[in-house]
Amino acid sequence: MAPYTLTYFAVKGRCGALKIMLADKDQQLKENLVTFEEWMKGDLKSTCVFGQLPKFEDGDLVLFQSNAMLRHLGRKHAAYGKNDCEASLIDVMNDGVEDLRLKYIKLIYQEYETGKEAFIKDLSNHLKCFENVLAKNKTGFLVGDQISFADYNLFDLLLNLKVLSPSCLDSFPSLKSFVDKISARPKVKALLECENFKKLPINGNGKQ
Ligand code: GTS
Repeated sequence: MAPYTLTYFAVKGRCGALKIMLADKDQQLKENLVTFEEWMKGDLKSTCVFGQLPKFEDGDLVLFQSNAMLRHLGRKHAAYGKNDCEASLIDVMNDGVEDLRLKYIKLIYQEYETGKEAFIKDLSNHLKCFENVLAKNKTGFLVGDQISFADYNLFDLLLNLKVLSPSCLDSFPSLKSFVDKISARPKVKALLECENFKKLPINGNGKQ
């Protein structure tokens, strides 16, 4: 079967979680890297539903919006809960991750110099929410007893946040163990150690 195809810039950006999930689920991904110069020509942009990348192809199905991609892959690869209630709770968690990711992206692209200190100070308030969920669930996952796309998404964001603020998980034992356990999954570990993945910058403007 043809592998999935991802068209995106040469950054981890909004596709780190997707790549981690596909690696963990032993799925092949073909990548089309788009340079800034190519993007600025506008031809590709004009074909994108919302004028933005990433673009994901699964056979004839073309998807935009990174969270829709995660959901699609979650459905296909047993990472969207065991029933409708778990799926809805996973949605709640993923929306929570998206809220924090948007704050992070705003910091990185709009106010890195002026807002970093305040962001890091406020970060504990956000991390505490995920800490509480993990501590209560006790399975090592956000919802139920199997990994979901929201876990991969949170994991990816936490890796980025640790680069921004290396001590940010120090007072959150459940989050720390969550990151350690997912990092130790053999296929995730292999991806994180792979040069092609490691060399990708987190963000498009060099800030992290
Ligand atoms: N909500 C979208 C998603 O989740 O996929 C946001 C996508 C987005 O912001 N794409 C940016 C883009 O295409 C690139 S990145 O921020 O994901 O790195 N920017 C170029 C443009 O012309 O808007």
